[in-house]
Amino acid sequence: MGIINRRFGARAALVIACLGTALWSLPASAQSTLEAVKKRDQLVCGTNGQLPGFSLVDDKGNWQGLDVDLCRAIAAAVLGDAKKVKFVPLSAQQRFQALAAGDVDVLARNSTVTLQRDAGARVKFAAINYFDGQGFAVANKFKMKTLASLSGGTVCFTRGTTHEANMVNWFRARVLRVTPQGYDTSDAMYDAFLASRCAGVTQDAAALAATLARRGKAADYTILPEIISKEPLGPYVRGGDEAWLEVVRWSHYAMIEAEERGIDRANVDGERRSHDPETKLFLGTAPGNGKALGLDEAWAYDIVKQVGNYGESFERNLGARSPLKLPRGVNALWTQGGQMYSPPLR
Ligand SMILES: N[C@@H](CCC(=O)N[C@@H](CS)C(=O)NCC(=O)O)C(=O)O
Repeated sequence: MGIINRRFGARAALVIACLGTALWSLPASAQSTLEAVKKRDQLVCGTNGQLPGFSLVDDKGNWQGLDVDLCRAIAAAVLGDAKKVKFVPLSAQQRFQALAAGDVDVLARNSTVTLQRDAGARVKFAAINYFDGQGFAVANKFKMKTLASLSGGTVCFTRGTTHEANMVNWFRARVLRVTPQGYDTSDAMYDAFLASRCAGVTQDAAALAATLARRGKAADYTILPEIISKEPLGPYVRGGDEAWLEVVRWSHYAMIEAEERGIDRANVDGERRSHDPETKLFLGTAPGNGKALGLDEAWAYDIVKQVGNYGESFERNLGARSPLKLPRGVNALWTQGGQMYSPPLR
C-alpha cells in the first residue's frame, strides 16, 4: 500500500507539477499583452528614439516617425486613442531582451526580420513596415565609387545589428578584407566616422541617408551604390501571444489597406457612411473584424482617422513631405509596383 501510495503520490506530484507548468505559463498568455494594455490603458512601445524618419523626439518633445506611427496605430486600434503610448528608447543591443523580459509590449525599432531572430520561442515578427537594405557611406575626398574600394579599410558599424556579419561576409565572398570597428550606439559610430576614425560607415540605407542629412553632412559624403543585404524592418512581439501578434500585424495591414482603398485622414468620415460592404467591414460599420481581433469594431477607423494610411505616414516621415525626401521605391503599394501588400481584411 505504501508503494502504491508512494507511486500514486509521485504520479500525482508529476501531474500537479505539469499542471503547475501549464497554469504557470497560462497567465502569461491568457493574461495576454492585449489584456494588459487594455487594463493599463496605455501601450508601451520600444523604439529607437534617435533615428530620423523612423523614431525621433523633436524639439517640442513629440515623437515622430514611421515606427512611432505604427505604435500610435496600435494604440488607436486597442484603446481608441493614438496618444496613449509611452515610448521607450532602446539600444540595438538591448532591444530583444527588453521585449522578451516584458519591459515593452511591442518593439518597433527599425529591426530587421531574420530567420534566427524569429525562430524559437522568444520573439516573433508581426509585419514588415519598411523594406530596406544595408548601405555604406564614404567621405567625398576619397573619391571612392564602389564598395570594393573600401577593401583593406576600417568600417564603422553599430554593435548588436545585422550589419557586421553582412559586411564581413560580403567582403569575404569577394576574397577582400575589411576591418569592422564596432560602437555601442549609432551616435558614437557617426562621431567616430566623421572624425575620420573609419574610412567608411555602414547602416540601413534609409538610416544612413537620414543621419547624414540630420548631421548636415550629406554634401561631404557619398552613399555608395551597393546595397549588400535585405533589411526588411518590422515590429516584433513576444513569442506565445498570438492574440497580440494579430493585433500588431493587422494594425499595420489596416494602414496599407486604407491606402489601397484611397481612404485617408481627410476622407475617412465620409467613407464611413459608404454602403460598399467591403468598406463597411473595413471601417467597422459592419461587424466582424473587430470581434475577430478582440477589438472595438471601429479599430481600423480609429487608426486611419487618428494616424492616417501607410502612404500618409510614409510621406510625412520619410517621403516628399519630410526633410528626407526618400522615394517610395519598393515600399510603394503592390498595385504601384512596390511590395506593400495587405492580405484581405475580412
Ligand atoms: N536593421 C538593423 C539595424 C538596426 C539598428 O539598430 N541600427 C542602428 C544603427 S546601424 C541604430 O538604429 N542605432 C541607433 C542607436 O544605436 O541608438 C538591425 O535590425 O539589426
